[in-house]
Amino acid sequence: MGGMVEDVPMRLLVATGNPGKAREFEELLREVPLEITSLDRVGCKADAEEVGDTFEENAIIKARSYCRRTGLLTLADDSGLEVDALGGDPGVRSARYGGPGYTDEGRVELLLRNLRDVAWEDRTGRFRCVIAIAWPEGQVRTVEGAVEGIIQYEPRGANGFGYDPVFHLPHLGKTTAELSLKDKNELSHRGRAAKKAVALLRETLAGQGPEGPEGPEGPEGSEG
Ligand code: ITT
Repeated sequence: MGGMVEDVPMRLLVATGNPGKAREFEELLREVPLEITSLDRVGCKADAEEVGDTFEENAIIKARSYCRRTGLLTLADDSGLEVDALGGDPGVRSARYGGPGYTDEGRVELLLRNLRDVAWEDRTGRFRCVIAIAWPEGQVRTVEGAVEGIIQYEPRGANGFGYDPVFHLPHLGKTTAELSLKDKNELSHRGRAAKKAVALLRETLAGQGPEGPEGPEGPEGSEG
């Protein structure tokens, strides 16, 4: 034991229990020169407790927890839908909206019920995503992305997951569930955050560790 294992590519654990996210990350992280692995493959349960009040806190909790348990460089995403007419709900509780026992479809129905008296122009909201990357040496960095939209009256489209069938993109006249995986990745909250994560990983792999000196623009830990 001991010493560097030079010929084994470094692994990146994409730590999510959500198959929809996993599919998107598989495509989004394609260019990263790391071997991508999953919680399933390393035999780790997706059971980190998301006790934070913000996407950033929860992303860090997840990345740190799975990094500690596996010893691997770990990427985790905390994301959700903020609806202005609901004061930002479901927000960090998007996956748990309505309590346990609901499916994605059930949560969408509940959301539409809670918005039934809200006019089109007031149905604004956004998907947000914070990605945290945790290094086994202890460093953590975060990046984020968002996309603005309108919550439709009725679900439409069969792609994606979660609230995609009711998330209407005004400039396309489509929901994110009507986009191909590739097209959604081009403009989604997760796609935008992932682009920054890829740049960060490339930088650190090129030798500038995550704790290296900040650039002239100052700290970049969690820019929007
Ligand atoms: P992991 O924590 O294991 O990654 P999760 O589904 O519990 O899986 P989150 O706590 O981050 O993940 O909750 C994200 C929820 O927000 C997700 O379950 C959807 O309901 C919603 N959401 C996030 N991104 C979305 C997207 O791209 N399209 C539709 N809904 C999305």
